[in-house]
Amino acid sequence: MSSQFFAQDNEVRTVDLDSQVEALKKDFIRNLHCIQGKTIDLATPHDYYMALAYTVRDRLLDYRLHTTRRYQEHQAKAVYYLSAEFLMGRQLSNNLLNLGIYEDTVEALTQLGLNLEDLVVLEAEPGLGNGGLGRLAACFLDSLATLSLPAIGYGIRYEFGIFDQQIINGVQVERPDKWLRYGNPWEVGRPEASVRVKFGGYTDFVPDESGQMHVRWIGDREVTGTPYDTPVPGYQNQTVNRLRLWRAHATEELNFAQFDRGDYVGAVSDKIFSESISKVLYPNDNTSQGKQLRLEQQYFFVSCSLQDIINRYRRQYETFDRFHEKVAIQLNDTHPSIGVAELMRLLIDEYHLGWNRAWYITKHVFAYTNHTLLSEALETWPVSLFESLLPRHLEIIYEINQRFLNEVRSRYPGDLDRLSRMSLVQEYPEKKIRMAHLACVGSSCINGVAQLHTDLLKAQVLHDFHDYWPQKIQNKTNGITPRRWLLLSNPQLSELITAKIGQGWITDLEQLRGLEPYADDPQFQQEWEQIKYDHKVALAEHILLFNDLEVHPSSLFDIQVKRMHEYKRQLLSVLHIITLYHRIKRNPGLNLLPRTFIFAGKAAPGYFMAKMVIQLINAVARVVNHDSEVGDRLKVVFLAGYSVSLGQKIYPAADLSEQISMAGKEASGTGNMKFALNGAVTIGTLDGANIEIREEVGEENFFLFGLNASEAQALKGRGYHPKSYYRRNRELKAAIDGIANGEFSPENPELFQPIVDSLLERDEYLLFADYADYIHCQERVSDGYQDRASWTKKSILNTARIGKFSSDRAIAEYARDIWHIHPVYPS
Ligand code: T68
Repeated sequence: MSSQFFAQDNEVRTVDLDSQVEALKKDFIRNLHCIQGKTIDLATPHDYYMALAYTVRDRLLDYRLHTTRRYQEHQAKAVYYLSAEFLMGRQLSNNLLNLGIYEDTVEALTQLGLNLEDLVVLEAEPGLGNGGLGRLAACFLDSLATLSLPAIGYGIRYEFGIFDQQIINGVQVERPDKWLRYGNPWEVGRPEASVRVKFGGYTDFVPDESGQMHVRWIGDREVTGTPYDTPVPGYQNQTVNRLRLWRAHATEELNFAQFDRGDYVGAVSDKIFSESISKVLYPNDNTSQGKQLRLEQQYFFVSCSLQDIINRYRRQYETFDRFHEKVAIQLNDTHPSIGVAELMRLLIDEYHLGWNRAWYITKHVFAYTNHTLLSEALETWPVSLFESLLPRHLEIIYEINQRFLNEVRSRYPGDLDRLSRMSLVQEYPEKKIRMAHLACVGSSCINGVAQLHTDLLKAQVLHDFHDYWPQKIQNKTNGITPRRWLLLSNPQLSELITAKIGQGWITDLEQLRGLEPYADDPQFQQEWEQIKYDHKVALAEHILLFNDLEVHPSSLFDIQVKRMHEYKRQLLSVLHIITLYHRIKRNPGLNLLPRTFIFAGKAAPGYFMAKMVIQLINAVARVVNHDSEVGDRLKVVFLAGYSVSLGQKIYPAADLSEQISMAGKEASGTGNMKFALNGAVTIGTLDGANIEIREEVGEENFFLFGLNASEAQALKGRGYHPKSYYRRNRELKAAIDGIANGEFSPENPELFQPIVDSLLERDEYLLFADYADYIHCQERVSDGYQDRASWTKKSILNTARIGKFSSDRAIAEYARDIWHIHPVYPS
């Protein structure tokens, strides 16, 4: 046996596979000794995990060194992906797979009497993100490395990631996520690359050597940012990029002046202020909380990252003339958009460039991705907060605004409304900075994340900007990495696919189309079904273990996993469950296709309605699951602690993917892609990327229901009256009345009144308007599922035609249309 490997001297060498296994064993034992201080007989499973992780990291760092050198030699333009969140998921098996040493590692461990699977689960999950936006950033890093594109991800090394969700008596309880408790073997701290960040204070003028005056910002607090690098390997291509996360700490451990004055507590509290900046991830998705600490986090990581980018550039170039030719910076939503003002500040105040030159550079390097149309998620910061926290940036933003509005004024003379709509400053009811406007004005490109989303940005949220710069807004439909979301999470299906069409699909997902000819093949269908069934068995075991509930793998697994949010309409699925339950109660002999409804997802701790929906799901589950009249026909499960690794278990086990947001609200969705890739059929609305998924997989392989975005808007415009739907639809009325009368909360009949009131009085997300069509559509699903051959064909075709939604495609488009960067392959 032989295989290729990348040696110290940059040469590709062929080595004996057995000796690779030997090398892994040797390095593992050495790391167990030298890092964990254990011999193999004394070590704990955690020691084994750490030793293995270091063994893998050694190899990653070796490639990483070569990759950096390669990028430098080519003087390649790079993209810097700025994101407040990176939801990476567990690293170990992904790294083994991408390095191409998975099998060898299994073998090496087996020879040592160990089992890889036992170690993989010991890794604390780095949950440094809320949901889709953070996971998209992680998929993008995987694709950037796989495409050999020069890139660094920049973010915050939160000490506490997304909270750990427990369900106690049916209610969500949050626990801190102490993911760093036992150390993180994947990161390398780089204290020598630390930078400083100021806050507060005031500005004045000082002359330089030639007597020219410059603005000087005197902060009143300073923190130090220290980078921690995590290697990000491409798929078996000898490229390893990196994720650089900043940790905040006090510049001096104690403030000695204060200490000497005897103010010991004051001296220590400085340290506490500094460290609090990277302490915890804000657990909100699709809302802006408007807390000072959040703005401090944003400015902190953006300033650290820009200083780092400039330092790297200046090691190769003397002037800023080529900065925009070597640097592209992507803003993942508005969270890093203060970067526009910060780059201006650095160029003007620190490097003494003139305004026009600094602005030219800034406009050319930044690009901005919008991830939401929800108005409550659009970030604005009070001017008063800027005055106290970032006084210099406020001056710069005002100057940008004045110059921008002057241009708008000359294009549209007299159009004062337009000026106030487009201004970076909102005047009423409170003076605030509109971060999306800052991002738009300071960027070369703006993009939405699915075609409908981009169209709605152009027509509504960013209409004036689209009018002003008709070329600036582009679509870049989201994608997911096929490595984690098929190869790693579903090795059985991956093997079956590879047996038919070869392994090209792993890096060229459109090749899955090669499966189409097998969609009707009974033998292939049988193998396909068997793999799905085995994953359902595994998920059923998980449910038995964690929820103490028996579910049947032969029932239809109907799954909705995503953040809990009213617009995503988990409640609509609950209404469906209650409707089926009532049908059984009315007609106990009813012949119903057995279904297992599975939910998972976290609610923001302060989001009352979302938490109440979790409680309702669990309340309905308790009643339905224990009603002997229902038997095996309905089971309802809420899985606690949804995470990347739980997702990896869930997607392969799904028959039906619920993508039922109100049309016009979900920017894209990416869970929808993960389900379809693993052969689930979607029931969904014409929202976000669902539309494009349906176009690709074919309308006969997608269960569509509900109003489209313009119908939904029109209905609201006419005046929407949820009560009239409630009165007219018997089953809907019975479901709502059941909730209202305590059918699912007999000990506290009023418990769910807030849900009932919100639906009957407002129904902001049109659940009642879509209810009847949804129920009908679910009947078509049940009928469709009984015809096994036709369902399996749908399942196969969903996988075969989902290639467009690879993050490799998305990243190739960003590279070509927005960043203008090129691959740098190993020679
Ligand atoms: C999601 N947004 C979109 N936001 O909802 C989803 N927000 O449709 C899309 O597929 C995905 O982004 C990727 O484009 C989010 O996940 C957040 O998590 C978030 C976090 C903080 C503040 C606001």
